[in-house]
Amino acid sequence: MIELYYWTTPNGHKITLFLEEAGLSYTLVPINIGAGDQFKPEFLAISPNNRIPAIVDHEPTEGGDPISVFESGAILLYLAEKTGTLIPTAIRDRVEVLQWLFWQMGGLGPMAGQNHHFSQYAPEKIPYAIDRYVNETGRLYAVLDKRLSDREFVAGDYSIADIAIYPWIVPYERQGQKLEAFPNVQRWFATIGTRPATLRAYEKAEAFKNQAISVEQSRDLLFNQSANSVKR
Ligand SMILES: N[C@@H](CCC(=O)N[C@@H](CS)C(=O)NCC(=O)O)C(=O)O
Repeated sequence: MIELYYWTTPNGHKITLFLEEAGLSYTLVPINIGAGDQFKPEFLAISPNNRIPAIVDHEPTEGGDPISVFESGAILLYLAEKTGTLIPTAIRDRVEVLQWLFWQMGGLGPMAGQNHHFSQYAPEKIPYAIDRYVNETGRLYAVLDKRLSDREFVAGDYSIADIAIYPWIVPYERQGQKLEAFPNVQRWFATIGTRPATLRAYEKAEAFKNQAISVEQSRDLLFNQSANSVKR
Protein backbone atom coordinates (compact mmCIF):
# COMPACT_ATOMS: atom_id res chain seq x y z
CA MET A 1 0.00 0.00 0.00
CA ILE A 2 1.17 3.50 -0.87
CA GLU A 3 0.55 6.49 1.37
CA LEU A 4 0.46 9.69 -0.65
CA TYR A 5 1.10 12.94 1.20
CA TYR A 6 -0.91 15.19 -0.97
CA TRP A 7 -2.48 18.54 -1.66
CA THR A 8 -4.59 19.64 -4.62
CA THR A 9 -1.84 21.32 -6.62
CA PRO A 10 -0.20 20.43 -9.95
CA ASN A 11 2.63 18.50 -8.27
CA GLY A 12 0.10 16.65 -6.13
CA HIS A 13 -2.03 15.77 -9.17
CA LYS A 14 0.97 14.14 -10.88
CA ILE A 15 0.98 11.33 -8.34
CA THR A 16 -2.78 10.69 -8.21
CA LEU A 17 -2.66 10.60 -12.04
CA PHE A 18 0.01 7.90 -11.88
CA LEU A 19 -1.65 5.87 -9.11
CA GLU A 20 -5.04 5.93 -10.82
CA GLU A 21 -3.49 5.00 -14.16
CA ALA A 22 -1.46 2.13 -12.69
CA GLY A 23 -4.33 0.91 -10.47
CA LEU A 24 -2.16 0.81 -7.34
CA SER A 25 -3.95 0.88 -4.01
CA TYR A 26 -3.20 4.04 -2.04
CA THR A 27 -4.42 6.27 0.73
CA LEU A 28 -4.28 10.05 0.68
CA VAL A 29 -2.78 11.90 3.61
CA PRO A 30 -3.82 15.54 3.19
CA ILE A 31 -1.07 18.08 3.80
CA ASN A 32 -2.87 21.41 3.75
CA ILE A 33 -0.07 23.70 2.60
CA GLY A 34 -2.20 26.80 3.19
CA ALA A 35 -2.55 25.79 6.85
CA GLY A 36 1.15 25.00 7.34
CA ASP A 37 0.94 21.18 7.52
CA GLN A 38 4.15 20.99 5.44
CA PHE A 39 6.12 22.22 8.47
CA LYS A 40 4.93 19.48 10.83
CA PRO A 41 7.86 17.31 12.04
CA GLU A 42 6.22 14.05 10.93
CA PHE A 43 5.91 15.37 7.38
CA LEU A 44 9.41 16.89 7.33
CA ALA A 45 10.75 13.47 8.33
CA ILE A 46 9.77 12.18 4.88
CA SER A 47 9.86 15.45 2.92
CA PRO A 48 12.73 17.62 4.20
CA ASN A 49 12.07 20.29 1.55
CA ASN A 50 8.64 21.09 3.17
CA ARG A 51 6.87 20.52 -0.13
CA ILE A 52 4.24 18.06 -1.29
CA PRO A 53 4.06 15.46 -2.76
CA ALA A 54 5.77 12.63 -0.89
CA ILE A 55 5.00 8.94 -0.62
CA VAL A 56 5.63 6.08 1.76
CA ASP A 57 5.66 2.65 0.13
CA HIS A 58 4.78 0.10 2.79
CA GLU A 59 5.42 -2.83 0.47
CA PRO A 60 8.73 -2.16 -1.27
CA THR A 61 9.58 -4.58 -4.07
CA GLU A 62 12.56 -5.96 -2.18
CA GLY A 63 10.69 -6.15 1.14
CA GLY A 64 12.07 -4.63 4.34
CA ASP A 65 11.24 -1.31 5.92
CA PRO A 66 8.89 1.14 4.21
CA ILE A 67 10.53 3.45 1.67
CA SER A 68 9.70 7.16 1.59
CA VAL A 69 10.27 9.37 -1.46
CA PHE A 70 9.91 13.13 -1.94
CA GLU A 71 10.15 15.21 -5.19
CA SER A 72 7.42 14.44 -7.71
CA GLY A 73 9.85 13.38 -10.49
CA ALA A 74 11.61 10.92 -8.20
CA ILE A 75 8.24 9.60 -7.02
CA LEU A 76 7.02 9.05 -10.60
CA LEU A 77 10.23 7.27 -11.52
CA TYR A 78 10.12 5.14 -8.35
CA LEU A 79 6.52 4.09 -8.95
CA ALA A 80 7.08 3.46 -12.67
CA GLU A 81 10.04 1.20 -11.85
CA LYS A 82 8.14 -0.53 -9.06
CA THR A 83 5.17 -1.35 -11.28
CA GLY A 84 6.93 -1.63 -14.66
CA THR A 85 4.28 0.66 -16.14
CA LEU A 86 4.22 4.08 -17.80
CA ILE A 87 7.93 3.87 -18.60
CA PRO A 88 9.48 1.82 -21.41
CA THR A 89 12.28 -0.66 -20.76
CA ALA A 90 14.31 -0.30 -23.98
CA ILE A 91 17.12 2.13 -23.25
CA ARG A 92 16.50 4.44 -26.23
CA ASP A 93 12.78 4.72 -25.45
CA ARG A 94 13.42 5.12 -21.76
CA VAL A 95 15.85 8.00 -22.16
CA GLU A 96 13.28 9.85 -24.30
CA VAL A 97 10.81 9.66 -21.41
CA LEU A 98 13.45 10.70 -18.87
CA GLN A 99 14.48 13.74 -20.91
CA TRP A 100 10.92 15.03 -21.01
CA LEU A 101 10.32 14.18 -17.36
CA PHE A 102 13.37 16.26 -16.42
CA TRP A 103 12.31 19.00 -18.86
CA GLN A 104 9.13 19.34 -16.86
CA MET A 105 10.87 19.14 -13.49
CA GLY A 106 13.61 21.63 -14.29
CA GLY A 107 11.78 23.87 -16.78
CA LEU A 108 8.01 23.95 -17.13
CA GLY A 109 7.25 23.37 -13.41
CA PRO A 110 9.54 26.04 -11.93
CA MET A 111 8.87 28.61 -14.68
CA ALA A 112 5.09 28.18 -14.61
CA GLY A 113 5.30 28.29 -10.79
CA GLN A 114 7.03 31.69 -10.89
CA ASN A 115 4.53 32.76 -13.54
CA HIS A 116 1.65 31.92 -11.15
CA HIS A 117 3.44 33.75 -8.37
CA PHE A 118 4.10 37.03 -10.15
CA SER A 119 0.87 37.05 -12.20
CA GLN A 120 -1.55 36.04 -9.43
CA TYR A 121 -0.07 36.19 -5.96
CA ALA A 122 2.65 38.86 -5.69
CA PRO A 123 1.29 41.82 -3.68
CA GLU A 124 2.63 44.23 -6.33
CA LYS A 125 2.38 43.73 -10.07
CA ILE A 126 5.92 43.86 -11.44
CA PRO A 127 5.66 44.03 -15.25
CA TYR A 128 9.26 42.85 -15.83
CA ALA A 129 8.73 39.71 -13.71
CA ILE A 130 5.29 38.96 -15.19
CA ASP A 131 6.57 39.35 -18.77
CA ARG A 132 9.65 37.30 -18.06
CA TYR A 133 7.70 34.28 -16.78
CA VAL A 134 4.70 34.53 -19.12
CA ASN A 135 7.11 34.66 -22.08
CA GLU A 136 9.23 31.81 -20.79
CA THR A 137 6.11 29.71 -20.18
CA GLY A 138 5.03 30.48 -23.76
CA ARG A 139 8.45 29.43 -25.04
CA LEU A 140 8.15 26.12 -23.20
CA TYR A 141 4.63 25.57 -24.58
CA ALA A 142 6.07 26.12 -28.08
CA VAL A 143 8.81 23.54 -27.41
CA LEU A 144 6.15 21.06 -26.30
CA ASP A 145 3.98 21.91 -29.29
CA LYS A 146 6.83 21.20 -31.70
CA ARG A 147 7.59 17.93 -29.96
CA LEU A 148 3.95 16.84 -30.27
CA SER A 149 3.71 17.77 -33.97
CA ASP A 150 4.45 14.20 -35.14
CA ARG A 151 3.44 12.02 -32.18
CA GLU A 152 0.46 11.39 -29.93
CA PHE A 153 2.29 11.56 -26.61
CA VAL A 154 5.51 13.21 -25.53
CA ALA A 155 7.71 10.10 -25.77
CA GLY A 156 6.27 6.88 -27.18
CA ASP A 157 3.18 5.57 -25.36
CA TYR A 158 1.49 7.55 -22.59
CA SER A 159 4.14 7.76 -19.86
CA ILE A 160 5.33 9.49 -16.69
CA ALA A 161 6.58 12.32 -18.94
CA ASP A 162 3.01 13.14 -20.03
CA ILE A 163 1.80 12.68 -16.45
CA ALA A 164 4.37 15.17 -15.13
CA ILE A 165 3.54 17.78 -17.78
CA TYR A 166 -0.27 17.60 -17.93
CA PRO A 167 -1.14 19.14 -14.52
CA TRP A 168 1.06 22.12 -15.34
CA ILE A 169 -0.89 22.79 -18.55
CA VAL A 170 -4.28 22.58 -16.80
CA PRO A 171 -3.92 26.16 -15.43
CA TYR A 172 -2.87 27.54 -18.85
CA GLU A 173 -5.20 30.54 -18.58
CA ARG A 174 -3.65 31.59 -15.27
CA GLN A 175 -0.27 31.34 -17.02
CA GLY A 176 -1.36 33.85 -19.68
CA GLN A 177 -1.42 31.19 -22.43
CA LYS A 178 -3.99 30.38 -25.12
CA LEU A 179 -4.12 26.74 -26.18
CA GLU A 180 -5.30 27.70 -29.71
CA ALA A 181 -1.78 29.06 -30.25
CA PHE A 182 -0.42 25.55 -29.62
CA PRO A 183 -2.68 23.15 -31.59
CA ASN A 184 -0.63 20.02 -30.90
CA VAL A 185 -0.61 20.74 -27.18
CA GLN A 186 -4.36 21.41 -27.39
CA ARG A 187 -5.00 18.02 -29.00
CA TRP A 188 -2.71 16.20 -26.51
CA PHE A 189 -4.34 18.05 -23.59
CA ALA A 190 -7.85 17.01 -24.71
CA THR A 191 -6.76 13.37 -25.14
CA ILE A 192 -5.28 13.13 -21.64
CA GLY A 193 -8.15 15.07 -20.09
CA THR A 194 -10.66 12.39 -21.09
CA ARG A 195 -8.70 9.38 -19.81
CA PRO A 196 -10.74 7.67 -17.06
CA ALA A 197 -7.71 7.74 -14.73
CA THR A 198 -7.33 11.50 -15.26
CA LEU A 199 -10.99 12.06 -14.43
CA ARG A 200 -10.68 9.93 -11.29
CA ALA A 201 -7.51 11.72 -10.16
CA TYR A 202 -9.08 15.18 -10.45
CA GLU A 203 -12.26 13.93 -8.79
CA LYS A 204 -10.17 12.94 -5.75
CA ALA A 205 -9.10 16.57 -5.41
CA GLU A 206 -12.71 17.76 -5.16
CA ALA A 207 -13.05 16.28 -1.66
CA PHE A 208 -10.47 18.79 -0.35
CA LYS A 209 -11.88 21.92 -2.00
CA ASN A 210 -13.73 23.01 1.15
CA GLN A 211 -10.48 22.88 3.16
CA ALA A 212 -8.69 25.32 0.85
CA ILE A 213 -7.44 28.44 2.61
CA SER A 214 -7.41 31.75 0.76
CA VAL A 215 -4.08 33.01 -0.51
CA GLU A 216 -4.57 36.16 1.56
CA GLN A 217 -4.72 34.06 4.75
CA SER A 218 -1.75 31.88 3.84
CA ARG A 219 0.39 34.50 2.12
CA ASP A 220 3.00 34.75 4.89
CA LEU A 221 3.22 31.02 5.30
CA LEU A 222 3.69 30.28 1.60
CA PHE A 223 5.49 33.33 0.24
CA ASN A 224 7.63 34.53 3.10
CA GLN A 225 9.83 31.47 3.59
CA SER A 226 13.55 31.84 4.18
CA ALA A 227 16.42 29.92 5.77
CA ASN A 228 14.79 30.64 9.11
CA SER A 229 11.68 28.65 8.12
CA VAL A 230 13.94 25.60 7.77
CA LYS A 231 16.23 26.22 10.74
CA ARG A 232 13.55 26.74 13.40
N1 LIG B 1 10.15 20.11 -7.03
C1 LIG B 1 9.07 19.78 -6.13
C2 LIG B 1 8.15 20.96 -5.99
C3 LIG B 1 7.03 20.68 -5.03
C4 LIG B 1 6.22 21.92 -4.71
O1 LIG B 1 6.59 23.06 -5.05
N2 LIG B 1 5.13 21.69 -4.00
C5 LIG B 1 4.29 22.82 -3.56
C6 LIG B 1 2.86 22.58 -4.02
S1 LIG B 1 2.75 22.36 -5.78
C7 LIG B 1 4.32 22.89 -2.05
O2 LIG B 1 4.31 21.88 -1.38
N3 LIG B 1 4.36 24.10 -1.48
C8 LIG B 1 4.39 24.25 -0.07
C9 LIG B 1 5.21 25.44 0.35
O3 LIG B 1 5.58 26.26 -0.52
O4 LIG B 1 5.49 25.57 1.54
C10 LIG B 1 8.33 18.56 -6.67
O5 LIG B 1 8.18 18.47 -7.88
O6 LIG B 1 7.90 17.70 -5.87
